[in-house]
Order: sequence, then C-alpha cells, then structure tokens
Amino acid sequence: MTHKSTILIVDDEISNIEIMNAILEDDYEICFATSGEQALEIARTIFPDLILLDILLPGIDGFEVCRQLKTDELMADVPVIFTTGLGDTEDEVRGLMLGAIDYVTKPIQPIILKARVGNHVELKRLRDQLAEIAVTDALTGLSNRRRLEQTLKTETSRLSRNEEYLSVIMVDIDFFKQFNDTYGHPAGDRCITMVASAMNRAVKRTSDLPARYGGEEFACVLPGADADMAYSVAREIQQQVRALNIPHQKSDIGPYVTVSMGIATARCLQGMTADMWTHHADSQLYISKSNGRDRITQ
Ligand code: GH3
Ligand code: MG
Ligand code: MG
Ligand code: MG
Repeated sequence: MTHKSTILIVDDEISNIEIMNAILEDDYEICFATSGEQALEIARTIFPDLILLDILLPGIDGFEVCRQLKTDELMADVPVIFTTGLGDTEDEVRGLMLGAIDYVTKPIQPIILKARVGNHVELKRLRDQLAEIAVTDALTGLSNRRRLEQTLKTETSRLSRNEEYLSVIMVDIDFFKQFNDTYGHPAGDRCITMVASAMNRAVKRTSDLPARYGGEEFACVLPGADADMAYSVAREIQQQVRALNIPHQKSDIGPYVTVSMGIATARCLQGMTADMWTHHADSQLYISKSNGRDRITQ
C-alpha cells in the first residue's frame, strides 16, 4: 500500500475548505489552516506534499505566505497552488512570479482542481525521487560523493558558529585489485557492498553520514565528533569489517579482507573549507597504507 500524499488547504472560509476537502479527501491526507500565520506554522511542522493557498486572508496574505515558503530552504520545494477569487492577470502573474506552480480561480471547478493537484503531486514525487537518486550510490545504496560533499559543506558552516568539532574518516579496502583479480569483478562488487553495510552498522548517530567516496573507498562525516569519538567509530568500522570474514587469499595481511583508515578532526572555524577534512583524512589514510595497511591513522 502506497502512503497518501499530504495536502495543506489554506482558506479563511470554512465553506471553501469543505468544498476542496470533498474533492480531494479520497486520494489525499488533508490538513487545513485558516490564516497565513497558521499556514506557515503547520507547513513547517507537517511538510505537506502540496499547498492550496488562498490569497485574501486575515493577517499576512497568501502572497506573503508563498514568499516566505519559497525563501525557506526546507520548504522551497513544496509546490504551491493559489486558489483565489482574485482573477486579474496582474495577480496571477504576481503569484507565479513568487514561485507558485499554478493558479486556480474560484469558484472551484472540482474536476479541474483534482486534475491539477494530481499532476503536481506526481511531478513532486518524481522530483523527490530524482533528487534522492542524485545523492545515492547505485551499487551500495549508501550516500554518494555528492551528498558527502554537500553534507560536509553545510555541517562545516553550521558548526563554525560555535567552533564545534567535525571529523572525517576515509576508508579504503586493502589489496582490492588482487581481490578482483582472484575472485572476479562481480565478487568485488559484492565485497564493496558488504563493506558498505559494515560501515552502516558502525555509525550510530543519525547525524553521522557514511558514504561511498568512489571505487573501493568510503568516507564517513561525523559532525560534532572530537578525535576520541572519531577513533572509536573507526575502531567499530574495523571490527564490523573483520566480522564479515570475507576470504582474501591474496592479501598480504591475512586470509580475510581488511581496510585502512585515516582520520581528520578539527574545530570548524569561519572560512574553513569542506575539502580540508577529506584532504587531511586522505593523507592520514596514505600513512596507514605505507605503515602496512589494516590500521587507523589519526
Ligand atoms: P591498496 O591496498 O593500496 O588500497 O591497494 P588496492 O589494490 O586496493 O588499490 P588500487 O587503488 O590499486 O586498486 C583499487 C581497485 O579497485 C582497482 C579497481 O579495479 C577496483 N575497483 C574500483 N571500483 C570498483 C567497483 O566498483 N567494483 C569492483 N569490483 N572493483 C572496483
Ligand atoms: Mg480568503
Ligand atoms: Mg584499496
Ligand atoms: Mg583506493
């Protein structure tokens, strides 16, 4: 069973809400608000999939509600359809220029409203799906390098306000070329997927982000983690990978697959760039490799 999309209806006249509710309630989860302020509050709480927005409202009007939603990073992607008695071209242009996806005039024609809402909800679903695919690694289902870099950037700037710590762990599978040569590329892919799942199990906090950096390399962003916390996550990754017991007869380390890691930890300061962490973690990883692999360098 697919879950129903949620629609927020904003109108100061209950009879209008009742009409729209009757048209849409079979297909959608409906919430409603009767003022602009209430609309903003509810929208930010429930994150609806679409908003039907009246313009003439007590307090702030629909135009202002739309403007505020479109400048709010978290709300900007929620489609807004104006449903209004204002039929002038000027008003319609203003609404569309503010970022509304559509403009429907009252009196509402039920089948037209239903069709327009249906189209925009479907487009929103496809946009969300595409956005998710764009930041997901196809082989492992972990986040990809794009999401990793986005997260690093937003966390660096967020944490710099209080000069908080941030750590990044880089992880690389040891002697992986030999693994592919011995067991074949499909087995190599399965090995990468298993290491990815070990990384997923190793990180505990929802703000931590494990990701596939590329090839047989992974990275983990740990917002707020100091050196000790980062080291214990790295240890946990090492344990989880060991527990997989993936045979690797051509490894110089032993009969199973191992990983090498590098950790970068610093307080976030104004002006620090996101790639300072990945570069530093990468040079620490290189030291782990030079010192014999299957180890963590901090
Ligand atoms: P080191 O211990 O120094 O890390 O040696 P290594 O052999 O692991 O490192 P190297 O970078 O020389 O080789 C990485 C190999 O990973 C080469 C490449 O064929 C393989 N590889 C990269 N991406 C994939 C992938 O998606 N699937 C598979 N099966 N292999 C991959
Ligand atoms: Mg009104
Ligand atoms: Mg490697
Ligand atoms: Mg590598």
